[in-house]
Amino acid sequence: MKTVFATLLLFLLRRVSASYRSSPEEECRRELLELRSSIGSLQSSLLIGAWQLRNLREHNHFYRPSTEHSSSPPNLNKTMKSAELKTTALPKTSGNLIVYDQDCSTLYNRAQPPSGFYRIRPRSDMEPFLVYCDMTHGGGWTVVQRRRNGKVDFNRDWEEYKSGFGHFKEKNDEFWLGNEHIYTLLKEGMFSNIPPECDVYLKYRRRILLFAFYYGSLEFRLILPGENLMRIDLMDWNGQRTYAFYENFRISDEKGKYRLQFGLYSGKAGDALSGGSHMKDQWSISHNGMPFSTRDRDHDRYLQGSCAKENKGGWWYNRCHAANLNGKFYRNGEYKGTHDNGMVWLTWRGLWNSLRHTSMKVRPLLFMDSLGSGAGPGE
Ligand SMILES: [Ca+2]
Repeated sequence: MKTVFATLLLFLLRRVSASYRSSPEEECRRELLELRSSIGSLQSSLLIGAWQLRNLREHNHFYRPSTEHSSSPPNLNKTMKSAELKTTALPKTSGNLIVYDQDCSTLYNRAQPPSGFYRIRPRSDMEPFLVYCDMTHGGGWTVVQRRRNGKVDFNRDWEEYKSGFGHFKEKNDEFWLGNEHIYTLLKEGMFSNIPPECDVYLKYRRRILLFAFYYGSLEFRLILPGENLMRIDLMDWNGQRTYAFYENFRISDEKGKYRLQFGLYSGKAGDALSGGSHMKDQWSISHNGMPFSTRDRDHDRYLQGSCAKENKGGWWYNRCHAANLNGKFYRNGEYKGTHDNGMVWLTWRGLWNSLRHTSMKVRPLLFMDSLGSGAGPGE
């Protein structure tokens, strides 16, 4: 009898406890709350880590202004000068990794200098080269293409597109950074903004970082170390501006004909690189997956002719294009002709309205500017 009573009691207790077990929704909500709180603390730790590292780099390794007190704000002109002196004084094989920055984002982290031309070295075993660092729109952008005034001819051969051309001196100089440089820059993976020395980063690297200040707002998404963000800025002849973002912009090496690949689009200019919104057109004009073509190397899908010859530039032509930013510079927006060879972006001003300014610039996807204020899309 006692056994029966005990069994009954146990059964009743189980039923009661089962009724108090939280529902899946509640569990989910609780987990979400926990996740949010851990992301919050992770975020703070990361900010602190980045700040500590920057401080360490500026005051312990690189800048040692003898007269300045370490807690006083760094004098930019002075520190930049001392950085220059130190850079040129050191032999190239010194092994000092802080001699040159890997890209403009590391330069921005280190010194926050104004926009301008700086030397970078994406890989320690290669010669440094000059790039334009755009420190607007949150800073840290390495510019790979720039059109401003039509002074530089972009109708060039494979070798020139490979090594780069244009002027690298004045504020409004036009250039193509060069496919080899672009390949190296993007291949190395851009995650310099997340300091590898940072404990928090090491701790969470295996799990993949789960948060980011993403286009100016805090959104949750997966970001793999090394991912980059390409920003394309456009301005027409009325001074109207727009922009497009592409995640994970990559090109293959020369053997692979500098084939283009990119991920998600966002922005206001429309996704011309993917060929616009019509499925039918995308097949023939999307640039994703296309090899690079120049007037002397035809790798496009236009069998009857050469897109590069017709469109006056080197580009990832398909059959032929929905974006032609290396095309011909027309002085007044709208133009007529046999071929739509202007500097065009189909999804914004169409194929017969050539743009006045263009630039293509890249930085790590996970980038904290000004200690985490977040880079908004700008105007
Ligand atoms: Ca062809």
